[in-house]
Amino acid sequence: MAPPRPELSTESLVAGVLSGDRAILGRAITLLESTHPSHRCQAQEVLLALMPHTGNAQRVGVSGVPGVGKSTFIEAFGRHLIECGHRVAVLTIDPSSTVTGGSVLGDKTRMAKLSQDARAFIRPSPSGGTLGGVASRTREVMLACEAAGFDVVLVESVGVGQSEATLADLVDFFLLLMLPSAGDELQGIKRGILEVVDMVAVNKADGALLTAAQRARQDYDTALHILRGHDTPPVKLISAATGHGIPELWTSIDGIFSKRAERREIESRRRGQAQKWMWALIDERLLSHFRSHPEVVATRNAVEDALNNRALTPQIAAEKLLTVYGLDVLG
Ligand SMILES: Nc1nc2c(ncn2[C@@H]2O[C@H](COP(=O)(O)OP(=O)(O)O)[C@@H](O)[C@H]2O)c(=O)[nH]1
Ligand SMILES: [Mg+2]
Repeated sequence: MAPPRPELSTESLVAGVLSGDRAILGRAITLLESTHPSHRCQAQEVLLALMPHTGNAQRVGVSGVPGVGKSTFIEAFGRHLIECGHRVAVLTIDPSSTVTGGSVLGDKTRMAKLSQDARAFIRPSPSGGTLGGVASRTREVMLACEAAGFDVVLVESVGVGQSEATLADLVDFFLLLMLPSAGDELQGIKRGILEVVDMVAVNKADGALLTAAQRARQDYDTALHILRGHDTPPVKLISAATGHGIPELWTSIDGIFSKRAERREIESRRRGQAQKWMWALIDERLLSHFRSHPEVVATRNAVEDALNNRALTPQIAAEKLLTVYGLDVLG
């Protein structure tokens, strides 16, 4: 095993990130992603120093069911962004990922050119933990990438229900990729997701799938119109494989972004998101503190049994556990 690298000081990490040094950005991200308590303090110091240099990117979330073509799309879209003069960071939210997970390798090959370009930075999901925990670390990584000068951040979520909802709290713009197989697919997508998407792109609009894609586009458009009324998000046709529709898609996203920025909507959305994250982190911490409290651990089985035997009401059971935790439930 290689000897551990010497730790970098907070100052050198901050200076390195701000100068756009990719190796140091990578190390700062490793620190941000670390769940080790001794790293959390320095990680937050680094992040705090970077904060004034963040916020200058367009944050675009990309979601869709596995196989819809997210990785292929990000390769094509990312390369187009680079041609337009942008610097692109690609991050992923995937609570199920492990360091040895195969999907990362697969994605590296699908993002072959993008991953080798100095104007792009691809970072797989931090491994393991709760969805909230993974997403909040991804959020911090996004900020570090912004401080390093990346002006478009693409955040991919693996498309497993809850993660799309979290993605919407992380980005300025939510793009949902859909398959050209209409109807049934729309039913499978959670209603809550359709309420927060900013744009839908029907992918694989090429070859034998083109006609189906055109029909799907109309069906999605109609369905979204019923659901969202005058706030209906645009539905586009793209082919990540051929690149068809990709430049137009970016022009359209960029146009919407500019309008929202002018109306200060990006700013207010981000303020709302920061507040939401703060409270989510507090909720998560308090809950885990409560659940691991020795008195709660010692009492919970008995209380749950009593609840099962209808010897307690849920209200009284909850109060019992809160009381052993030390909360003055009557106060
Ligand atoms: N025909 C066609 N196939 C595509 C397109 N985009 C992706 N694919 C294929 O769909 C499969 C899944 O793509 P991938 O990018 O891995 O999807 P992900 O799971 O959403 O990341 C792969 O075999 C791709 O080659 C497209 O635009 N057209
Ligand atoms: Mg993928």
